Formats: sequence, C-alpha cells, structure tokens
Amino acid sequence: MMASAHSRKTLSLSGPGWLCDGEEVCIPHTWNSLDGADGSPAGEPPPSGGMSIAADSYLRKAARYSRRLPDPTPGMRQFVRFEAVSRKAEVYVNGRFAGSHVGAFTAFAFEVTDLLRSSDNVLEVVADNRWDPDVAPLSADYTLFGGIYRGVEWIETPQVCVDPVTDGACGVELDVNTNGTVKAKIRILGGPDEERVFKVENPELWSPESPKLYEREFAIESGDSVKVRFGFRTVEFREDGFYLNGTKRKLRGVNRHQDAGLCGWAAKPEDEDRDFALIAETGADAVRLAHYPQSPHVYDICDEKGILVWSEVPAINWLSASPKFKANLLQQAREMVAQNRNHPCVFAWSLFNEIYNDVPEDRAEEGWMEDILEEVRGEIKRMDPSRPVVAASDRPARRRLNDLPDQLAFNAYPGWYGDTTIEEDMANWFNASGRDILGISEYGAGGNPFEHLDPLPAGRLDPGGPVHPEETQVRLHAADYSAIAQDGRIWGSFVWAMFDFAADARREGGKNGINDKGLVTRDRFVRKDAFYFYKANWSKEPVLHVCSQRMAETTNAAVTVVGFSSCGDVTLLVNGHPVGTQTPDQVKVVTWTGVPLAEGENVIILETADGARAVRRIVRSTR
Ligand code: ADA
Repeated sequence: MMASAHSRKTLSLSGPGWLCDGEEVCIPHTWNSLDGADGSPAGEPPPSGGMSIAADSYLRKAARYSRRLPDPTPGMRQFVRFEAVSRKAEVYVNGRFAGSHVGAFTAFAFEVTDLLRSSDNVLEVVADNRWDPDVAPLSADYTLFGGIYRGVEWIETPQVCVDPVTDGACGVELDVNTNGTVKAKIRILGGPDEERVFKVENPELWSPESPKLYEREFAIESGDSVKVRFGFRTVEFREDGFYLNGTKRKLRGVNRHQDAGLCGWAAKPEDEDRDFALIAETGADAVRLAHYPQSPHVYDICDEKGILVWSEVPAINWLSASPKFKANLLQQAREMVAQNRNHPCVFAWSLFNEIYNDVPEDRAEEGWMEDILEEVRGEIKRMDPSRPVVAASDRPARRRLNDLPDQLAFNAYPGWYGDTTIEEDMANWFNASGRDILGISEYGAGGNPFEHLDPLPAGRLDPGGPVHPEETQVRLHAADYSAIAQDGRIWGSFVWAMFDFAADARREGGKNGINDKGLVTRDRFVRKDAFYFYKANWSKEPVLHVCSQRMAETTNAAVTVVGFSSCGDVTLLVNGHPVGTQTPDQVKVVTWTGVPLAEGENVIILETADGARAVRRIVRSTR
C-alpha cells in the first residue's frame, strides 16, 4: 500500500533531547551504570565475602525525565510507546496524566491525542526503580538498573488503527502452521477486530541452520498498516527430548542478562548485536533470556541468527501473597507473551527461576507460591497453547512446584556451590522429579581472568571468597559439560552465564559488584578460557586454544598445560622440545600436568598436524 496522508508515522524519541532530573541525557539511559556494579555500600565497609540481598547499594529513586514532543498532525491519533522503563513509569503530557506502567521488562504505549496542543508539547516520565512489595521480582542476584533504559517511539495513526496499546503488543497476533496457513488476528481501535487467513506456498522452515523469515504488511481500510515478521517451524517435547521441525536436537545454550557492559541495561542495538555475535561465535543454538523478557531487538536478532530463545517471566526467589503482586506478575507474563509471540525463535515460555518457600519442602503442596504460579501458567497457556512452558528449579523435592511446567530444568552448580558431582546431582534430580528427561538451565563457576592458580586444589573453593581462578572455571565447565553431553536424558543445557553481569551485592572473586560466571568479561574485552572450551565443542570453526595465557609468572618448577582442540591431535612443545602428543578427550580437552619449566621465560606451544599453533609464555622466577 502507498503511503498516504493517513498512513501510520513512527518516529524515534530515543537519543538526545531529554532531561533527567534537570540534566541532559540520551535515551536509552540509566542512572546506575556506575554504582550498579561497584559493590560498595555507602558508608559501610564491605563484608568479608559472599552476598546478601541487603548488601547492594545502588541508587533507587523516582527520577523525572522530560522532552518535547513532535507537533501532532491534525486529524491523526497520537501514541507514545516505551520499550521498557524500570521499574515503574508514570507518563504525563503537558502536565496531564497519560498512564502508568508497572514492571521493568516489557513495552507499553499510551494514547496521548487528547492531551496534545498544536505545538510546544512536553512529555514527562517519572521512572522509579525503588523496591515495591507488589512488583516482581522481589529479590534477585542482579542489579535492577533504573531509568528509561530502552527506546521510546512516537506513533501517529489514522482514527481507525491497528491497536498499538493493548499489552504493549503490535496489534497483530499470528497463528502460523508449517503447511503454510497463517491466521492473523488484527486488533483494531475505533472499529471491529479482524481475522484473516492467508497461505504461503511451500514455506521454507525456520531453524538455526536456516533461519528463514517472512514478512507481511497488514493494512486495514483506514490506511493504517503494521508489518510483522514470522517464520514456520514446530517446537515440541517428546518422551525422549526436544524436537524442532520434527528433528530431535539437544540444545546447546547460554544464559544472557541484559546488562550489556559498562552501559548497564541502557544498551543500544549495536551493543546487543555485539553480544549476540559473541554468542554465535561459540556456536550456541539457544539462549535463555535470564530472568525476564529482553528488548525487542534481542528477539529480532535471535530470529535472524537462528538462536532458539527461552523467554522468562520475572518470578524469582520470593513471591508475595498480596493480590496486587499476583496481578502484576500476571500482567508481566501477559505482556511478555503478547509482545513476543510472533517470533519463531521463542521455543518456550519460562514460568519461574528458583522459587523459595516458607513451608517445609515435604509439605510444599501447601505452598501458596505454587497457587500463584499455577495461575500464571494458566494465563500463558490460554494465550499461547502452541509453546511449552518450562521453568528453572533448584529444589528437587518441590514436587508440586516442579510439576507446574511442561518441561523442567534445574540450576546446578556442583563443585561450585555444592559438594556433589553433576552426575550425582543429575541422578538425584531425575529421581526426585520422576521425569524421564530434564534440562539444565544453569551451570557454571566464577572465573576472574586475572586470577590464576596452578595446581588447583583437589577440593572446592569458597565461592564467596576473594579468589576465583580462571582455571577453576575451566575445570568445572569441562567436567559439567562432559557429563551433560553424555547423558541422553538431558534435552538442553544453558551455561551460566555468557557474560559477567552487574550484581551489586556481590563481593567476591577479586571484584566487587560483579557476578563473574561469564564466559566473557562484563566489558566484553576478554573472552575467558571457558569461552574457547565451548567454541571448540560447538562451533564449526576449527579451534586450537591454550589456557592460562594471562598467567604471566610462576615460582613453581612445573605447570599444568590445558588446551582445547577441535582440529585433531595436539603436540605440546616446551621451549622447542616436544613433550608428547595427545588425542583430545570427548569434550576436546588435552591436559598435561607437571610440565617442567626452565628458569626465566618459557614458551609453551600446542601444535596440530596441519600446522595450527597456540602459544603461551610464562616466566619462572625462583624468588
Ligand atoms: C542462581 C540464580 C542466578 C545466578 C546464580 C549464581 O542459580 O538463578 O540468578 O545468580 O544463582 O550465579 O549464583
């Protein structure tokens, strides 16, 4: 359809031109980019180690943003749309109330037509990230950055228009069948809703290997129209695992928080592109968007790159019995589904992450938290019966909780938080869950790429302690992933986490305010050794990597040499002398222990038959 005087106009209100509490700022914006990840409580000495929910100290406030609005076109309707405001927003135009939204992770829009003058219109937004007992999440191991931290849009439409308001969704709901039939429900303001059916001949299926997308413009009689992208694919769980387009695949996933580095949550599309380029570099085919819905651009990238998405309701740790809290959780779940349902990348909606309880585990069926989550589950299923509901649990004994999702996954930290091995943990979980298949929604270990230890102690390190050697992270990932890869009952696993992220309450691993279980540092500058472990296992690119390259010096007479190779046998050379040749194990690891060093500089080389080389230098001093 040709653009006409009545066509929809969309204008970005992001970028400069905004004030926040009187200071010029650019949107996306947060006031916590520095204090949200420094881990230093004002006026209090940091505790010796570990984390407590009360220990964070970032600024929580209600801030007032403002900017001028474009002049409205007479005869059109005007809307402002926010991709997210953390955690509550009140919106005013020319001092008059336009609407409010509660919840940090989903989009919302308000009609402002009747509040506008012909020119000189001012938009004001009060963004408030203070803790509120009625807003999910109530507690979590990540910083809840405050602000208008995603994009803002101005939308003008004809009088009768595709609804940009309800649940913050685009107004077009698709039901896509792989036989090519697409049913579209178009929600209309100022007129009756419409249902349409159209057919795509011989549709190409969407998959990680071939992420084929289609686009369609839905125009209505008034001249308004909305473009929607979609894809054809089936997702299902069968008795023996996860199936995409009828083919079984074991998902190789990572967890991502939306903290995108030094900007915190105020990420620009290019920050998100960089993050997903790094995820794609590992060869992962799935991502868990922990622990909440992320930006529209993130779902777009995953559609385009063919990354399967686990999209999560922000129900974490504690729930509240207050009716307002439940209403808010239901609303956040509804918005997540309504806004993201057309994305072929989303393979599952997740109901919760690690829910605690105030009744003993053996009486957990009495738990009122389960009642709330059952309602949330019902709402998700009512809106979208086509996708499975999953959840991330850490409580094997909570049968009723664990039976709520269609498919269960566990957060497992053997060797890091627990004393068991992942095989023992898995056996316990399978037994307790009564299920034949399970996912691993989190596993991992802290890793500071500037802290090293060789040899590693046989036992467990203190996870809340000051030292998180990079070598421990590698050792635990290699052991965990080896067990995961060999267990045919695991339908998918998700590394915790792809990137280090802001968790202001943490003081550990030589760095305050950071959860350092990422494969890549928070500033995205350092791919840790564990990153290359996954790249060697998952990527199609040949990988030869030698670990501990940042361990510049030692006083030890010998070192451990660990490497990853997806290009065959590896020969170790120390100062030009061959030490031996190894065939990588089932997770592509080669290890030499007790490799003697000369005094002064040592050059350690891993070499493959086709001439690939990875080099590590280490100075041995006797001081
Ligand atoms: C939990 C939780 C995550 C993360 C992790 C950790 O499993 O689900 O949010 O914080 O612990 O790093 O300890």
